[in-house]
Amino acid sequence: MQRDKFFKEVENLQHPNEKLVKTHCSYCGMQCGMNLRVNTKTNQIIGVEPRYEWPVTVGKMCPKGVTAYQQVNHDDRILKPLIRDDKSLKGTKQGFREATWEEAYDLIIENFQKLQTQYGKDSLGVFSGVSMTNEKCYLTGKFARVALQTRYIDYNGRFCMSSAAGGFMRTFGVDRGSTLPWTDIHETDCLFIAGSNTAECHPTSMFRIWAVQERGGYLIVADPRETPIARRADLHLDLRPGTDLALANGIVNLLIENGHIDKEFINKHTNGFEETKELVKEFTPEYTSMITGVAPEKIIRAAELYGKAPNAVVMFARGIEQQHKGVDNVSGYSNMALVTGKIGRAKSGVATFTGQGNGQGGREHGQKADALPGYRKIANPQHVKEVAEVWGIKPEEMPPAGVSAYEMFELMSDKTIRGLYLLCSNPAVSAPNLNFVRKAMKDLDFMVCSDFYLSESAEFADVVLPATTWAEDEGTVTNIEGRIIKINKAQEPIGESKPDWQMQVELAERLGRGKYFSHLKSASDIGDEFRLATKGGYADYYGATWDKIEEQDGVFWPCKDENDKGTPHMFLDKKFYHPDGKAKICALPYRPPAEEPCEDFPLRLTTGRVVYHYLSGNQTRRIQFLRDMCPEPYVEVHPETAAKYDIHHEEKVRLYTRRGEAKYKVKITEAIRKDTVFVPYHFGHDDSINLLTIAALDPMSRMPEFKACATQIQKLEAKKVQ
Ligand SMILES: Nc1nc2c(c(=O)[nH]1)N[C@H]1C(S)=C(S)[C@@H](COP(=O)(O)OP(=O)(O)OC[C@H]3O[C@@H](n4cnc5c(=O)[nH]c(N)nc54)[C@H](O)[C@@H]3O)O[C@H]1N2
Ligand SMILES: Nc1nc2c(c(=O)[nH]1)N[C@H]1C(S)=C(S)[C@@H](COP(=O)(O)OP(=O)(O)OC[C@H]3O[C@@H](n4cnc5c(=O)[nH]c(N)nc54)[C@H](O)[C@@H]3O)O[C@H]1N2
Ligand code: SF4
Ligand SMILES: [Mo]
Repeated sequence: MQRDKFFKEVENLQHPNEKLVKTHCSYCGMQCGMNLRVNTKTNQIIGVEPRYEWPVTVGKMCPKGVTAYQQVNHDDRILKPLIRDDKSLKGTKQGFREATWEEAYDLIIENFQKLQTQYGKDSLGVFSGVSMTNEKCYLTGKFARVALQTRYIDYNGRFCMSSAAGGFMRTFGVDRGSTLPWTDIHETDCLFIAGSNTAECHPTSMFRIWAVQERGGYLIVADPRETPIARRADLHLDLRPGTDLALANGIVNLLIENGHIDKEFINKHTNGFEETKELVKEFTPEYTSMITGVAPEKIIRAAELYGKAPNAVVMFARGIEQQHKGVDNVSGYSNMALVTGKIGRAKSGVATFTGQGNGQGGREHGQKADALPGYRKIANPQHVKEVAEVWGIKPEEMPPAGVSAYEMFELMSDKTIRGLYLLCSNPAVSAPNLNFVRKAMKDLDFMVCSDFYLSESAEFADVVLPATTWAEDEGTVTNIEGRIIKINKAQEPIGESKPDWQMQVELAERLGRGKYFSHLKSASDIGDEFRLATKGGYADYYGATWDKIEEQDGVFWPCKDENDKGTPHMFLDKKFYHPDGKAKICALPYRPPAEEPCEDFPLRLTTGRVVYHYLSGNQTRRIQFLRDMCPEPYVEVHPETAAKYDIHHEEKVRLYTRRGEAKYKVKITEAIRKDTVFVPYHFGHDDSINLLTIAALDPMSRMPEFKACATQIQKLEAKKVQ
């Protein structure tokens, strides 16, 4: 193609003192293809360029992606281990001194062993994250269970993808976040997108989404806010936060009533249709409208557009998943695809917008409290046997399942967990109900934090270990589509920083568990053991060698052996992963959010993201351009609501809930419901909106309800007058 030729030529024009390292962005699940530019004289990363040949994002990148490289040699990098000498300063940046690795390791081993001798193996907890490669995620699970021998490990995906995982498991018997490759999306006829601020959070998906409309297809968006994607949608379903299940039931009811169903598909390939049909009958457009606040005509039109489309994709993200009925919401919206048979073929299916870079792979290989590599379960003795064999331990040595992320903080609070190894997460900003969580961290007997910047969570640590950034190590991650891709090393680790896997191997040796870890001398050694550990599990990566990933532009799991090219489309044979091969259409009674508005807290608070910052903000708040574009948090308020409270644009107000309060500048906008306010959550200390959020957990996924609680606004001067 002309275009390819053009870019090949441009590539050949590269500077003589520069090399390009092919890799992917460090941030979200899109994993946009990029080349890092490396100065071959200094061997330092000096810039980035988009990678046009990458089939998923074809040269597109967002403001975070184009500045991601600035993290690597940033002045704020931690270059040596830090030890806290002054415990009275816990919870602040002060009181640390630089130390050698040996000194840091000695202190960690001494404290871990002391706690475990006195209070048992389970007195230690591991809290991790999925901005790490599959190899690191895999090793972290093994490190917790084999080196520390504790049952308590969980990770930040519990705040992110766990409801999607739970819903997919229940509905399809397998949790691969997208049943189809992204390269299909622009060819579908109707996109139904619920609770995703796609243009800000997965910006490089947008060209495919606009292409659907340009081809004459339809875009339906369900969101309490008029986000950029909602603004251009054919239909914006502006529902009240926390009412998605009613909307899903209402649409499924209409699909059935209008005969937009595939009876043959339902009979042959699903269970549960009759019960669901009975249950959703009640959800007439009027009743659904009463609960959701969406006009009945809009609900009717949505069902019609989706029902009539020859091909359609149902997509969703945290807006529907971060609720205490997140799993039900996922199954509820997936019902749309199952009753219409719009799944298990090209251009149709169901997909969640995976959040973190390795949000998919990181949840499959043993960082979850109840899971082992290959998406095996600790509760299944056969699964334990298979993994124990790879690890060289006896099955009875495998610790039992632990508890979910937020529940780990509850166990810290009651002193069941006394020591914490935190890596790749910043829960002092991102966990719900922060007054409680921060106190639980502060009261720990001993805490280790591995990060490459001093995060708000590291401020609670006794020892901080300097980790590497994504560009200083290699490995694989699994992107939004379920495609395993390769991250390449562009620069040697700066200062004395080390990749997390290396710290774990070295700690394991010092804990006397070296025989299970010492053979792992590189990321690729871990990769080999990791693939073997997934073999035969349903998230089977065994055939996804680094060579094959390179040759094929990635490999979709499952990929069982060397001859298997992988699985871009799930369920093409109409075989779902439940034992009878059928998918489950779920009958799901509606329940309201855990905390409904009342006289004292009359507004609904919802939280989320802006395009310029990433998660807890520990990485993006340090990048000048991103900070300039969005320097501080704010609260979005509808003009009529603002008038009622007599508050004005840019005025600072007090926002409070039953759990906490914070002060924010007001941003007046018509792009939000009158009964709802929104605050982005990327900011730390007193600016964290999670001081206010509720830790109401989904009964299945244990996901906190970040997306809906009851709140109140107060004018600051009014407080002074009182
Ligand atoms: N710029 C940026 N991009 C990111 C990230 C980031 O931090 N910044 N993080 C990455 C990660 S880890 C994740 S998980 C994803 C998150 O991606 P998204 O889920 O798209 O992001 P959010 O802003 O959390 O929420 C999405 C939308 O849900 C809406 N919403 C709130 N309550 C409800 C509700 O009750 N029902 C419905 N239907 N909608 C509701 C909000 O108004 C918001 O527009 O983004 C990834 N990409
Ligand atoms: N109110 C509210 N709260 C939310 C959400 C919401 O929508 N609303 N969303 C939730 C969601 S979806 C998510 S994903 C969570 C995320 O919450 P966090 O887990 O806190 O997310 P990050 O900010 O990515 O934290 C990762 C930390 O690890 C560091 N890091 C990055 N890569 C590595 C590595 O390879 N090794 C090590 N050792 N460190 C590394 C980074 O510098 C950063 O400090 O927040 C959740 N919290
Ligand atoms: S869309 Fe996501 S992966 Fe792509 S450049 Fe932006 S943050 Fe990076
Ligand atoms: Mo996330």
